[in-house]
Amino acid sequence: GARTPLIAGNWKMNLDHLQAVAFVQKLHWTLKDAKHDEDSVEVAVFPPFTDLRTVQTLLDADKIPFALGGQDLSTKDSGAYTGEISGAFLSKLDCGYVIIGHSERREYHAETDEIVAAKVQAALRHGLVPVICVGETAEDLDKHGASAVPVSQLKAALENVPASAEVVVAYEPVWAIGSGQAATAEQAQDVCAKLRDVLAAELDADAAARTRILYGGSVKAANIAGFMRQPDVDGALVGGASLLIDEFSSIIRYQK
Ligand code: G2H
Repeated sequence: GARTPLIAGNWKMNLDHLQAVAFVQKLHWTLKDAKHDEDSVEVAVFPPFTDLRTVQTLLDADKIPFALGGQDLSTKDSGAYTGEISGAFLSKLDCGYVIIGHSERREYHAETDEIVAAKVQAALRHGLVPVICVGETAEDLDKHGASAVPVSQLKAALENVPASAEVVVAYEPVWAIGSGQAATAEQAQDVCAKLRDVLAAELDADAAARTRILYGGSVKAANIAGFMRQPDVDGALVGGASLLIDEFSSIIRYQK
């Protein structure tokens, strides 16, 4: 069946809970003014943990049709893990999604493929859809080509995931993140097609057909349409540009 495109805004460590409310309201009104068709594309925002409660309350009160997600979660469910956030807490705040294994967590928090796989299991235990991030560094690209590292990262993350599970995959070449230098649409398509083959092999053909694969890395209004024209790119994980109202609303409205 057709995959509903997903445009996801990863705020990273930006916007406090007061700024978050103003931002989400303004984005919603900007899309309304532009007569954006809410059913044509799913929008999700990934604020810092401390914003989730206020954003949840706002989405609910104003009937704003954005999905909500956390940027990370603990491998554990509860207990003596100072500073950690359980998937159970995210579920209770109406989060549908959680980003797992973003390259910034792999790099600055030493998240290994094993930790990523454990976090995917934690997300599924709590009814969250994991947004599994994979991608090669510039050095990986030089040594092994574009797809080898993302393919092996995805295989590891899917260990023990049942074929019936809902997951989202985000292909984010590390060299394209926050650099202003996005991959070309063709490069993105090439790797996303190989990631879809991994879904087929590790899960099954139906999972490969229904699972959304996003591209991330310097996505902006000027390049989104090219990515979305690719058969295996089903959306985008947007960082910097997701913090700019007009830019992000143009990305969401990429067909126009
Ligand atoms: C990649 C992306 C969002 P940006 O990290 O996850 O960030 O769009 O700023 O490159």
